[in-house]
Amino acid sequence: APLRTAVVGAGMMGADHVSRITKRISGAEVVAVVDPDTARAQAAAALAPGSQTFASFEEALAGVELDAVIIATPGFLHEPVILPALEKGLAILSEKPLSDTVESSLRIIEAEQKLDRPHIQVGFMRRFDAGYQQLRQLVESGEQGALLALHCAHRNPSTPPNYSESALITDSVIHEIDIVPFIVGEPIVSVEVKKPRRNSLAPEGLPEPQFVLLETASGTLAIVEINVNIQFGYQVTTDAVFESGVASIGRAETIQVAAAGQIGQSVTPSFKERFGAAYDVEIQRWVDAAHRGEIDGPSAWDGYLASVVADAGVLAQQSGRREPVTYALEKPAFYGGATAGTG
Ligand code: ISE
Repeated sequence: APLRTAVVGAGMMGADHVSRITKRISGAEVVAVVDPDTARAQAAAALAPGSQTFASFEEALAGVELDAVIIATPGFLHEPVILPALEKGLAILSEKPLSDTVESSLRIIEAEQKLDRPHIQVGFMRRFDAGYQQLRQLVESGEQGALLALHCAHRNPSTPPNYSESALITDSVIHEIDIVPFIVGEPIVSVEVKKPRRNSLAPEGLPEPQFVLLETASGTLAIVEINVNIQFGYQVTTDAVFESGVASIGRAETIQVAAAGQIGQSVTPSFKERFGAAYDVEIQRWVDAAHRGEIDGPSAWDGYLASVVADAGVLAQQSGRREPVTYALEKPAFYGGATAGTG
């Protein structure tokens, strides 16, 4: 039987998941859409015929039988949904970040460890992107020698309302914070932030772009340009510098057209298009795994690790110094044990 799924949060990402599950994913159906904004809930529910709308997750739990939940609210609202969902033993896909603070992330992994096995997968979709997977394989193969450095660009056309300086780290660079250890195979050990001249097109008071330096255990350095009001479109690229070669991903998503004296490609307008294929793979694998009683992707442990690095990053924005990252916990056997900090 299909996984009876609730989607909590009917914003851009939540609505996209409702449509994805209904049109492209097999083995799951959306039975509930939860959002306190009734119009938004109804608009998203219209994408999944037969689904019901609810104003809160509690009402959905009381009103309909559920096997699974996708949480696409802002990060600070994840824990109040994750904890009751864990109690019900639901399969959980939490959009990034796992939560908004380290303390909350710790409460979540503690609650999860009372169950027999991990139930939470975190929506770090870049791990399912073909480019990042190929880059990781290239690093593992050692073909071009050791990986020395990564140039990462993370560009958005504009920011949503209420987007703050710390959100540059906790909401946006959180993706590089997860994917850099995935590529390098090592945990991040320090964070430093440099602030160039401010983009006057950014909302007042938002000092960006910023350059975020993520250092891994053996000294690979990732330089992340976070630049989120650059107007022209959505662009996420990585250039990896090896001892005997360079590899680049993220620049050629569309057809190249030569016409009228120019060669051009279009730029994706948002993360929905840039990572559309990755989201499809992510959600299909999550659904398939849920049927087997497993997860198949980044866990709540990975979400916790990212929250520790993000904390150091927010501190580094304020201090201007290189801030060390200290992980208070060893990876529990529950999450597969082994290497600290790489998930
Ligand atoms: C947004 O929440 C995302 O997750 C996007 O991938 C990221 O590019 C954007 O900066 C975030 O605000």
